[in-house]
Amino acid sequence: MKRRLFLSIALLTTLSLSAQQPSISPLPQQAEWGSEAFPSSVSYVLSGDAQADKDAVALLKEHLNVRQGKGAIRLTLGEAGDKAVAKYRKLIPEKPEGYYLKVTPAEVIIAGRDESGTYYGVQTYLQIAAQKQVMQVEMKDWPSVECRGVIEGFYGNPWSHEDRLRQFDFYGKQKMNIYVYGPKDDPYHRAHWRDPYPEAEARKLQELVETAHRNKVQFVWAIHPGGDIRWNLQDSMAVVNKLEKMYTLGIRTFAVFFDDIWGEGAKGDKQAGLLNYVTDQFVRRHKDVQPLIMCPTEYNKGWAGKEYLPTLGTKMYPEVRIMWTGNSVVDMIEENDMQWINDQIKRKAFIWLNYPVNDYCQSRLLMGKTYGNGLNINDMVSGFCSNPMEYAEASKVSLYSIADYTWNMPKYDAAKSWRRAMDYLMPTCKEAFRFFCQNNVDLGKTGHGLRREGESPQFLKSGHSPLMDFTRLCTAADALLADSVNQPEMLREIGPWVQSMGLLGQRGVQVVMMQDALERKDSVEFIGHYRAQAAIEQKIKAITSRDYEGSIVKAKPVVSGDVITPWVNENCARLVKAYKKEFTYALDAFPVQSIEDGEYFIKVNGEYLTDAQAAADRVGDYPVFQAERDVINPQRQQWVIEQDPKTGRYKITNKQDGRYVNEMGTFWHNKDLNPYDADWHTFVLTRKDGKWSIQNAGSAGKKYWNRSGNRLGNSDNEEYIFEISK
Ligand code: LOG
Repeated sequence: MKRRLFLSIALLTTLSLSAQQPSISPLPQQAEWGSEAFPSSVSYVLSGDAQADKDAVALLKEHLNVRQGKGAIRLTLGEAGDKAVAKYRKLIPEKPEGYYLKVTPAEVIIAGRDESGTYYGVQTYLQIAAQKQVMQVEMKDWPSVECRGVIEGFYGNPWSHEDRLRQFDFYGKQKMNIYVYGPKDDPYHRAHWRDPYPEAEARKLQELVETAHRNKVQFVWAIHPGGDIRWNLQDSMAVVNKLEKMYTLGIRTFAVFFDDIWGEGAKGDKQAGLLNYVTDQFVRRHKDVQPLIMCPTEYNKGWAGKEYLPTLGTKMYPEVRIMWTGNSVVDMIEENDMQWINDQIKRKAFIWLNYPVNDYCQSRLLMGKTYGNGLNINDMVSGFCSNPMEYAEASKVSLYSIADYTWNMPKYDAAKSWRRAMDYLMPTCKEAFRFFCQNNVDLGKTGHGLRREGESPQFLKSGHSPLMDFTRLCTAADALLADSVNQPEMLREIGPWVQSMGLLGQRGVQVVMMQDALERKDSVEFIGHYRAQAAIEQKIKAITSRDYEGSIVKAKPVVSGDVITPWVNENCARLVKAYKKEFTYALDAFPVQSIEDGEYFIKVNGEYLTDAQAAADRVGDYPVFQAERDVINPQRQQWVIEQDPKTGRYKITNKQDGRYVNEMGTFWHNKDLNPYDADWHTFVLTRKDGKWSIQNAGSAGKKYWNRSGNRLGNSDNEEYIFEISK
């Protein structure tokens, strides 16, 4: 009683205006904040700690001032069923991993439904206690999704041992409970799946497993045998033998992957047979091994035939979990999609979200907002894992939000979560880091089609001059590079992009100065700025990420690849064109164009390529060769050849009606159906012995134009047959 009194005087009086409701991440399900608070400098005395989850207790002791004696706050913890928290039994949510947390200036109660629950209660409490004032609160909290986490499943440089250790610490804090180990380029996962890990690597894995488990993260080890598996007993046993070896390292959950294979290995009934065999011969023989997880070959709707998935659904034991990436390889997941796949496989799919993985768009970092997944699918999935980038720290921007999303799905707010993620990850350099992330959002065009909106949202917005915006790129880059003292791991990864961002800013400034010089008709200054930007461009091109021995992927960083980089390229090219029209000074500063922009005749064997039908907006019409010079409508035989600023290649349009020729030698100018696209509709022009070759490029392949009858055709061989003249 005396102690209580002392406490209330000492603590309640500290209630001050500075007490702020902390933002807890992931967002709790139910929280009622009170108005009282006590200073975080207090000490604690524990009760229930002998029985409670030992990882939870260890965490508390690591972060709080725990001691015996007077003046300390009593912190009681334990799991449902423990004596210490018996009084609160009814308040603990009836959900796995749930917890009840109560903080008053007199005491702290953390009562978990199970061990993970207590552990997560402690993690939440540590966030509250990290504030200067520890706020009064009563909380009931539990996860929306059963398995929440990460699948290291990308091609490229696997994460390092240290990367992974840091990840597990992060998952523990963010309440993610599963990590699937499946880096495509670990030989013992895929190419040499039958072979055991060498001793040193096995020991490292063991350390990973222990660290993961300490953070309440289930470590799943995946095997990828489909490339060369034979469907016989010997290979089935080889799989089991390998898993037995991995079991001795402490691993208790396993996965078998069949993605990105074809041929024999891709057969659904055989795969189902193997998974059932492994379940019988391995999983069920160990009491402590969880049901298997499998990644199918037809792992997205776009690739799904009629038979494969239903075969898995009916033939494979129902406890085997089946992974799914959505309607396509890279996709966000929604309710209807889940209904479709769950119906096919007769169980709840385990989501493999291919975001923020960037192994198919390596020049870009994906550090934008994580949005687009349905907020009502938590009961339709058996798990939800994100496949991240090979950049482990940079991936945390999105993984933080994945944690938020899977813990409390209905209340997930993508924009707020993104903001909190950035501030959490770079507390010493918030503004600059946010700015950096905003400039590393979109993927550009890829075969997978996913785009991310909102890149560089402030660029040239009202009130911004280009000069201001480019300067901002430079100062943010400088601030981040200087902060590498505080955030060495993050900066080591994003460093090449940060440098690239600073240089982009510098280059932008030069381009703005070119414009200014041109307006003032100062050719000397124009050429000076042109040369300066060209030198900076070379520096940007020389930056390489992951440039170390043994690196599988070396990326060329692109920052704001959809907004600022194209703006700088296009404006630079535009200004050079304008300059060339007006000035003759120092023209040799510019790279030699294979052909100057202008109007030309294009001939083969003296016959004119002609827009004979001249029907604008008619798709499928094509230019033909005519022996005669058209004297009535000469423009039908005149072609505007001009360099495309984005690609540096040439666009060819007819002077009569502006229609462009596509890679098939056909007119495809229909603004709605086929808008002009520099990736498809520009060509490489090369001259030899007075004749030209015209070659497709970009998305359109590499074929050369030739002549086929009286129209254009395509050839695999170089064809120098075109006469191009004014
Ligand atoms: C691979 C994955 C890769 C991802 C993105 C699955 C199931 N498999 O197309 O390893 O990181 O796409 O490139 C995949 O997604 N194949």
